[in-house]
Amino acid sequence: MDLTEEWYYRTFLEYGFGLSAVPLEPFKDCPENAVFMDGYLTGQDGTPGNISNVFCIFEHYTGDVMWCHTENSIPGAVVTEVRPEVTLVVRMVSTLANYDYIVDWEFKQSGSIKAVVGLSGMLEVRGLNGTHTDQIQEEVYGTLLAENTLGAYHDHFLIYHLDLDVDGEANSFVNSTLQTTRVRDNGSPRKSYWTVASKTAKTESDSRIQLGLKPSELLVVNPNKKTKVGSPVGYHLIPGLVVGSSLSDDDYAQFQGAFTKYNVWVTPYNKSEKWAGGLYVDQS
Ligand SMILES: [Cu+2]
Repeated sequence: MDLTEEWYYRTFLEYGFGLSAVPLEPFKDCPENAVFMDGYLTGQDGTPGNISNVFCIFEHYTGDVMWCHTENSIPGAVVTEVRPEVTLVVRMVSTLANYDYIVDWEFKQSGSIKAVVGLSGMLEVRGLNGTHTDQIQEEVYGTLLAENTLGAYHDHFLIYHLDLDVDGEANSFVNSTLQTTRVRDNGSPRKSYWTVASKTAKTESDSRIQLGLKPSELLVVNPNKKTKVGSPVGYHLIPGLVVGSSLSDDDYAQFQGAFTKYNVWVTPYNKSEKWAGGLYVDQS
C-alpha cells in the first residue's frame, strides 16, 4: 500500500519521525549528486507500507577545512598540508502536521558522526483580536507575527536514542569533568590549575546529566579494548547548543515529559526501552 497524506497525519503523534517521513524531491530536498532509497515501514495495524525516495545519500562539499597545518619551525622549509571537509550525508524529511524536520546524519572523514536537525514548514499560530502590538495589553503568550496572527510560545524537544556498540557490546559511559585544584606550594606564583576527573557510571542515576553546568567531556568507551598506548577505545559525545525545560518540576507537562529535565540519560540496553521519551508522551 502507498501511505497517503491522511495516513501520515493520523500516525505522526504515535510514531514520530519514521512513519512521518515523506518522499524526497530530487534537486530540491537533496543536491544533484544524491542517490535515493525507498523505505519500508510497519503501520500501527501491522500493515507494511512503502515510502518511495524516503532517504537520500550524497557527498557534501562544505567549503570548510577538515584539517590543516603549516609547519614553519623547520629551518629552511615550510610544509603545508590541508584537507577539505567532505561529508557523506544521509537525509530524511519528516512532516509532523505543520512542521517539516530535515534530519541529517553526517559521516565525516575524520571518523566523527554528526546528527543535525533542521526545522522548516509553517509556524504554529493562533488568531487574536488585534492588528498591532499597541492594541495588546493582556498577556497573550506569544508574538504578533501579522495582523490577527500570534506565534504561540512553545518548545520542541528532540531526542536521539543512541544504541552504541563501540568495538563490541560491552561499553561504559565515562563523564570526565575538569576540577580546579589549589597549588599547595605557597612559594609558587601559580595558585591553581585544573585536572581531569573521570567517573564511570555505575547506575542510571549516575549518568543523568544537565549539560552546561560545568565543563565536562562525555565518552562512551569499551574498557576491554585498548589503543596501542593502553587507553580504552571510545567515542566522544559532543553536544551542540542545548537547553533544558523551563517548566517547574510539579507542572503536569513537565511530569509527563520528565525526560526533558536532563540532557543526557544513559541506561543499560533494554529492548522495551526503544523510545527515549517514553511511549505516550504526547498522548496522555
Ligand atoms: Cu512548534
